[in-house]
Amino acid sequence: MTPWWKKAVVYQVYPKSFQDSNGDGIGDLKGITSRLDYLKKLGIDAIWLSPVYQSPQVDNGYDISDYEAIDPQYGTMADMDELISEAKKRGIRIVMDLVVNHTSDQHKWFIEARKSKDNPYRDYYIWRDPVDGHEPNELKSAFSGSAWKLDEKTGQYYLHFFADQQPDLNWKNPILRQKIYDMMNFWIDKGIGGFRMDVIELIGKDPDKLIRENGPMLHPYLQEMNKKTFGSKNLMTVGETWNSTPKIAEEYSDPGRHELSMVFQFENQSLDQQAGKEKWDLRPLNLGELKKVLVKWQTDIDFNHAWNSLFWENHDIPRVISRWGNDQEYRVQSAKMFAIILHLMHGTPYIYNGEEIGMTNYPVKSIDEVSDIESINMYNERLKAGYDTQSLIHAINVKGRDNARTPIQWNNAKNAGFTTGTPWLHVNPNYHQINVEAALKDPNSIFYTYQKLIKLRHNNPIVVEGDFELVKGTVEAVLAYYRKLKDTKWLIVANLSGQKQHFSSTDKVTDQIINNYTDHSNLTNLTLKPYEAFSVKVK
Ligand code: TEU
Ligand code: CA
Repeated sequence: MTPWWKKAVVYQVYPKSFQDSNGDGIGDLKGITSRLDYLKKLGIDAIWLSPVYQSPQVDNGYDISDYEAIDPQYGTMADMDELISEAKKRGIRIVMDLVVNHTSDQHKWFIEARKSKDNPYRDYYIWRDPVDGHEPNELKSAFSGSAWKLDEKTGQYYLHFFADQQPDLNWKNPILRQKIYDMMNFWIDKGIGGFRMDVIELIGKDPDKLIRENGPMLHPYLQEMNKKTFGSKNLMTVGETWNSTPKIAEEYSDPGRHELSMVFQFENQSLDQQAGKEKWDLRPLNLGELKKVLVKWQTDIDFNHAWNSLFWENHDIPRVISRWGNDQEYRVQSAKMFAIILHLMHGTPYIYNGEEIGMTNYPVKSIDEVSDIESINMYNERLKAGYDTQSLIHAINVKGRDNARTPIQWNNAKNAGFTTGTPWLHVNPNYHQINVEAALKDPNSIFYTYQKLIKLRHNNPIVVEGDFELVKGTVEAVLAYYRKLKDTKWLIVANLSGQKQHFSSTDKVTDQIINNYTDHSNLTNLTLKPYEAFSVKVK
C-alpha cells in the first residue's frame, strides 16, 4: 500500500511569522490554530512546524533548551495539544521539527556538562583540549568563525557547527541517544504526524577526522532511531541533508533500510554562488544548470526503492520568484510557473508559508534592519576582512534568511493582519497588494493554482506514481517533461525565462490539465509567453 506521505502535500509554518494572537508581535500556536481553516481550504495534508520548543531564541528556536516544553512566546503545551487535535479534525497532521544535532547552551544537559570534566552530562557534548593554546582544528561554524569555543571554566573547547550557543551533541554516547529517543516517543504519543530532522546528516560527525556530514555512523544511528521510535508507526520523516547525492538519498529513503521516508536535498542552492565559495559570493543563475539539477533528481533516483521531496522555499532560503523568477511585472505568472513544474513532478511537495500567495523578498538598507544571526555574523566577519558595506547588504538582500521570514500577509489592514502590536520583523510593504484576503477574492490568484495542483495530486495517481521522462531537444530556457502511468500520459511545459521562447511537439492533446495563461490544443510551433507553463493530457 502507498504510504499517506507519498500522496501528501506538506505546508511549512514558520511560527514566529505566521499569526500573532495576543498582540506581542510574535506569531504563536493559537494564531496557527486560528488559521487552520485557511490551510484546509488550500488542501494540504500536513504541516511541518518549525520549532516551538522552549528556547532562548538565538536562532529562532533551532536552539532548544527543553524539548518537552513549549516556549512561552508561542503559548503552552495545552495550546500545542489543541493545535494537534484541531488539525486532526481537518485531516491535517502536524510534523514536528526535530533538532537533535545540537541543543541550546541553556539546555540543562549543557548547563550540567560545562560544570566539570567529570560531570555525568559532560560526554553528552564534544570536548577537546586546546592544541598549542588554540582551537583543536580548523573546523568552521556555519555561522562564521571556528566551530570550537573555549569554555573558560574547564579549559576545554566544545564543538558547535552553528552558533556558540548551539553546542553539538555527542551521538557516540548511547545514553544520550536513548534520551533523544524517549523524547521523540513523548511527541509520538501526542499523535503527531512525524518529524522533519534538522541537519540530520551531521549526527555521524567525527570532528577529529574533520568529518561533518555523512559520517560512518550516520546510517546506523538512523536505523537505531527508526527501530526505537517511529519505525512501527505510520509517520512521515524527512531529513534535512545539504550534502546528499541521489545515491545518498536512496540510502536514507530505501524502505528496506528502515531509516527515513525522504530527505530534502539542496543541490540547486549552489547554482547562483561562485564555485568553492560561500552562498554570499554571488553569480547569476544559468537556466540550463537549474534544469539539469531538477531533472537529475527526477531520473537518478529509483522511485521503487527511494523517495524524493520537492520544494522551492523554506525559512533558510529566499523567495523563489524574487531569486529566479520575476517578483514585479510577471510575479503571478512566474509564481504559478514554479508551482506547476514542481507540483507535477515525482515526490512529495512542500509549500513554504506565503509562497502560495507569491510573497517576495524584502530588501533592507542597513544591518540594523537584519535579525538573522547567520547574516549578522557574516557581515561582521567580512567587514573585518575588508569587504564594503554596500556589497554585503546586497548579498544579504539576495540570499539572507530574513527574506523568507517576514510576517505572513493576511490582509490590507495594519501590519498585514499579522499582529495588532509591533511585528518582530518588518512586514513587507507590498502587503497592500499581496495578501491572503486579496488572493482568496481573485479566482486567478496564485493561491488557486496551488489549490488546484494539490487536488490534481490527490485525484490522479499519475502525479504520485507516474514515471518522469524529460522531453529532449527543447531550447535551454524551456523545461518539458512527461509523466506516464500505464496508458496515460501528461505533458508539462514551462518557459523558465522572462523572454518569449519556442516550443513544438507532435503530441496530440486530449485534455487540458492546468496552465498560467491559456489552453493549448495544438502544440506545433508554439511561442511561449514569459514564464508560461501548462500541462495537457496527450496521446
Ligand atoms: O539549517 C541548516 C543549515 O545548514 C543552514 O544553516 C544553512 O547552512 C543556511 O541556512 C543556508 O544559508 C538548519 C535550520 O533549517 C536552520 O534554520 C538552523 O539555523 C540550522 O539548521 C541550525 O539548527
Ligand atoms: Ca504572540
